Amino acid sequence: MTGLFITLEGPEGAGKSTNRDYLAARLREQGLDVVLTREPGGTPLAEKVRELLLAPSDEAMAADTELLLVFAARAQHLAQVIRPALARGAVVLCDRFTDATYAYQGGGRGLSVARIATLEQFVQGDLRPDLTLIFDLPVEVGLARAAARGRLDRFEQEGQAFFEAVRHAYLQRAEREPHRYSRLDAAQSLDAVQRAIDGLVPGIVERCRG
Ligand code: Z5A
Repeated sequence: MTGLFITLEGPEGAGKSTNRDYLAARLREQGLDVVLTREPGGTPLAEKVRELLLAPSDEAMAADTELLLVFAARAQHLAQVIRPALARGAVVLCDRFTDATYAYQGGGRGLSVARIATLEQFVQGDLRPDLTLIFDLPVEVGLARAAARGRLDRFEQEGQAFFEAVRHAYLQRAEREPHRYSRLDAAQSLDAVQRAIDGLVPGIVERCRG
């Protein structure tokens, strides 16, 4: 058995958390050791950084501060959770990872891809996800789902143009590296999305056992 690193990505309200739990249940039925985690966060310290990132504040956060906080949390998460789990052969299912940095800090905030790539290499070395599921849906559908939950966090308070740029950045990355990304139509019913996930399970199990 070898570890497998799977990330779930997409804009707000795309169903990443719901479907991460669903995929975990399907993989556990196959006898796999599955670790569920999320970013920003995943350890007590990284969850504190998440609170800083998400809390609305009167002091505007500089885009570079946001970028560095995201990678600071990631360094902790990798050291405490992701690398140890992969080393023992587990499947790590992570709700967002560095593709979100390219989408939100790159696409949304307009930071350069080169700057993000430098930090990615510094923090992760050669570690990249083995598979990334992109839950794609029109921005307005995702925002409506997020709004239905009530109070909006610092990112959710951004406007339509920000989220269009986020979506565009995700889709561009998926197009450039089709072997790593699997795009799911998250505007479909939850049942339809989960049938699509069922279709991915045999391939994932094979990769873990292969
Ligand atoms: N961020 C960043 O800027 N840079 C980074 O590097 C990283 C993150 C890692 C927190 O992430 C923020 O951090 C995020 C980007 C930034 N921006 N924001 N906000 P997060 O993942 O915690 O935040 P989120 O995207 O807002 O999570 P979410 O809204 O909870 O979305 P989700 O996990 O994709 O959806 P969900 O909770 O599974 O589902 C939302 C609702 O929709 C729920 O009621 C479901 O029952 C419903 N749902 C789900 N699927 C369906 C379908 N198919 N049909 C109908 N209803 C559905």
